[in-house]
Amino acid sequence: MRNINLYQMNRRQFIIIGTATAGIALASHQIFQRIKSDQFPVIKTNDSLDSQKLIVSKNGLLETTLEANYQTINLGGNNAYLLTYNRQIPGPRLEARLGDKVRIHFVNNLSQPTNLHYHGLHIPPTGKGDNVFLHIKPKEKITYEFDISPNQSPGIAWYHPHLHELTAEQVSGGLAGLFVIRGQLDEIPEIKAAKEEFLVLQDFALDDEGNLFPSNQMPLMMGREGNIITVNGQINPSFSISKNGLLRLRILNASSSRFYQLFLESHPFYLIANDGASLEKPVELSELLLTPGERVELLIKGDQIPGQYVLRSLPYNRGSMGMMGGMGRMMGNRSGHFSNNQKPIILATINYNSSVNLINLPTQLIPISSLPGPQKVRRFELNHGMFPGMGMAFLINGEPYQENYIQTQVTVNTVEDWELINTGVMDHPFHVHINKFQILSRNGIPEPYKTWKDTVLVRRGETVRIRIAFKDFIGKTAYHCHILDHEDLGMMGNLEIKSS
Ligand SMILES: [Cu+2]
Repeated sequence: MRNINLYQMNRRQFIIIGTATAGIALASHQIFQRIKSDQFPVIKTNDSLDSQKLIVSKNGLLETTLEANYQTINLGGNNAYLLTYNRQIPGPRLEARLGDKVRIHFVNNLSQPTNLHYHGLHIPPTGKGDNVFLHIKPKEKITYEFDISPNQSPGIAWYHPHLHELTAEQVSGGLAGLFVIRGQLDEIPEIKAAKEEFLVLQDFALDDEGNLFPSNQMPLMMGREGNIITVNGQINPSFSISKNGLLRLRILNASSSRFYQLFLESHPFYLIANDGASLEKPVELSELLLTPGERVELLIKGDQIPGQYVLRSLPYNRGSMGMMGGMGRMMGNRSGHFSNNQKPIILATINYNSSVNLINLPTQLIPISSLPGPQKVRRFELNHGMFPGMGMAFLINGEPYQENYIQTQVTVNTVEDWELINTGVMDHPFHVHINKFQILSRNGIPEPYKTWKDTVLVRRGETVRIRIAFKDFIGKTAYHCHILDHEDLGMMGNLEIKSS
């Protein structure tokens, strides 16, 4: 399996891939059917279990039960059959502080295996930590237990399933929740005075009866997108801002493939944090692209004429697959693909309410120190192509993911530069588990401001250079494309962090 030729795709070859992808899609469809089997009947929402939307640590301990179910949910006045944590879309928001102990009793009531990934948390990748290699079988219960490290950046992390080949299906079915770490940024007086709102963006591909489209009807190569777009499980919810005040929007893209090009009428954004880590000072932006897995924190100034202002996602072209892309779009009219990237989409409405004393923007946030120079430089080429024995696959350095192989081995407490090179025709958001990184440059152009990230968009034709420090924890973890269908179709690697 080591010395293989990658056949770069050309337009003619895209026409042939139908047969190759059919096998993958069929396997996925059979699994989906098992979710719907009557072995686990759909739970009605009015049987509702004590549904806390917010679970906060007490006396240094965050302890809760999380239960994954397949059930009916009211989505914009209609019934939808979705996958939920604790019978909610999204799952409950968890909140902890540095040094807290976390104990999560997880129950799998799905009819397929699953697990939990703590995206953005700096915790051990092994045992009952952020272990994405666990297979938690139907009806099985396990307890996750870890401490929030003093080296954790306070901010927005999140939890979602990460079982290879089922990740896209389970996340796009609804399984996602926020995991917020409180800290220094929350104590800056202007930020403390701002009104805080969390926005979890999710899209669902539903038929007229509210059933999720099965995977075999989704164009997985492009990454599935839904026709119903929700913010906190609601369609076009309203948020309020005080005249003269500040609104702090803390946003997660929990969609499996959809990109959101965020734009708010008449109001610039002031970016204060990325992927759960503060910037050094606010950065003014007229629009902001949020790709799957990414989080941002934005301040909005209430300095316009009081009224209603719409938060939209503007069209963004994340690339297509030539002939196959065209076929996917045509199929989309009849099946579950709704890549409505041509028109702006309404996400939410911001309403003004009574005025407050003027709150200014903070001028300084949290300093970011530079990482020392790298001990090693590696290259990761992102593309897709025909792979012998597999057909069409998504590849890193010419190879699809192999579960029992360590693609990359690094040493704990070292620093490396990774060059992420996208030679394909679609954009890929690249995510590394456990440790965050700094973006050095894109196509050789230095990044305009310092920032910590754990997920970075690598546009088609682009080379992004990141610097990453492997701190504190050893063990096997992963990196992958956060278009979760691409991850499931092979764009992932195992990363072993060895002791020094
Ligand atoms: Cu991708």
